[in-house]
Amino acid sequence: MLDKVLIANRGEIALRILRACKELGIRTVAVHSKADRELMHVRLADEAVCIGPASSAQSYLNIPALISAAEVTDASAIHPGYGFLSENANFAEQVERSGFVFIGPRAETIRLMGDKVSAIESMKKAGVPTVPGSDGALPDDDDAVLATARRIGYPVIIKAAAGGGGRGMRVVHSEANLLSAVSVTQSEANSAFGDGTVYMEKFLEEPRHVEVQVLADGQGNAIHLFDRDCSLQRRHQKVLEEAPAPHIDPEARAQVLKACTDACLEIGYRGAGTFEFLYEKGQFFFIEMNTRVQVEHPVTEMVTGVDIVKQQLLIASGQPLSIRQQDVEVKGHAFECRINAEDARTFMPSPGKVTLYHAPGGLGVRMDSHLYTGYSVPPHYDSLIGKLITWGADRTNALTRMRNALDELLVEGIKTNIDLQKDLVRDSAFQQGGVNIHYLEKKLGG
Ligand code: MV4
Repeated sequence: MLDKVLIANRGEIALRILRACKELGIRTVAVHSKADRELMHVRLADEAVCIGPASSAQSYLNIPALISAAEVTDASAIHPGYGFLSENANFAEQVERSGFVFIGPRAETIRLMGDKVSAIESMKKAGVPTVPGSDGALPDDDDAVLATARRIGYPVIIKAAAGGGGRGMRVVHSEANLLSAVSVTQSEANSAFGDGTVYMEKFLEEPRHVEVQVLADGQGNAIHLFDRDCSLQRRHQKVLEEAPAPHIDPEARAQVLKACTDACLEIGYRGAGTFEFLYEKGQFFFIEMNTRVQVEHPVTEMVTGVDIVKQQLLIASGQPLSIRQQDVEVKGHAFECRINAEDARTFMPSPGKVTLYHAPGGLGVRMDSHLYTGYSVPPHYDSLIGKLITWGADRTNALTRMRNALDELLVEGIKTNIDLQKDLVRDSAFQQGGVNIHYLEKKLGG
């Protein structure tokens, strides 16, 4: 087992990782910026190291500072959490070259999935269904680009290979706009990512965002933990997630879950990962793979009973997966409401001092949050201050528990999105289940 883990993150996920370490008897090192001395996990960790000033670039993204902190505390491994350096292949490589275990996939896998063109290519090869599109990167040949779009049929979407998560994309509705859209997307990708490679896909107009959670040990064992629906989003920020995804064709689901575990074995995947799909008219289309633990992992934990972060630690310690696929079942339903410190109208971050925090409780209620009364939310980072997760025997029960839990939750002194969440869990289309990725923005817009 790993002896000591350095947690290269902050906020609720740092606390989540700390809890998993404590459960396994692993010692913990918290690293924090100067603005984060008051974080809850810093107080609870065995050791704490200040790694730099408030700005993320000089602290949580500062690779030499993180590796030095691991050296001085004699940590054996580094957990990157989500965001920050979690999907940075160079960081994973430097961590391993410095003699520490990177809690995640091999650097090579992160690089393969970070390039969306190579990710799609390897998934196609492994039998995962992908969106009809260009076979790889678009060539520097106008006639070939025009022909590709004609074959796929309009509308099409141009995406940057180095993008992902909604960055560097452009929808094209007709041939007249195609070539200029390609060249603008290329130059934007060049300035934003230093790589102007782009590819083309059929643009799906009303898909849902359904993702598959996997665990693999890199030793020939891989399992899936079923699916989540993350369609409720605003500007590529997820707002409310659930597991399992409601109203999915059972045959399509069985096929895609099998394809994901097969793909893990094919690429020698190690650790926790997520296959992102668009789901439309009963079909799954792979778009990207995330090689980290995700914000919404708790909904999967609640319906499967599998502790995903604990599994990450066990895998990183070199243990073969002890869970067999036939032992994993979905029981009941779970929702997660992301609680953000933000203005209800403008969605701008709203940092400040929390004058009262009261977490909800009761059967099937889980609050993953680093908040406490008197804590000041710093202005320098993401506005996520907690995640309220409920479980119920069925979707209706889990949603009832969420409505009640939101009514119990008190966060005073700062602006939050709690009222938006209260409204969403009472929305009739959402209660029916299966709304598409545009639903929330349309609801907010009108
Ligand atoms: C798409 C799409 C429609 N068709 N690809 C946005 C984030 C990135 N992960 C991929 N995205 C999309 N790719 C094709 N071929 C629509 C989106 C999209 C989206 C996807 C998932 C969740 C929210 C979204 C919001 C807008 C657009």
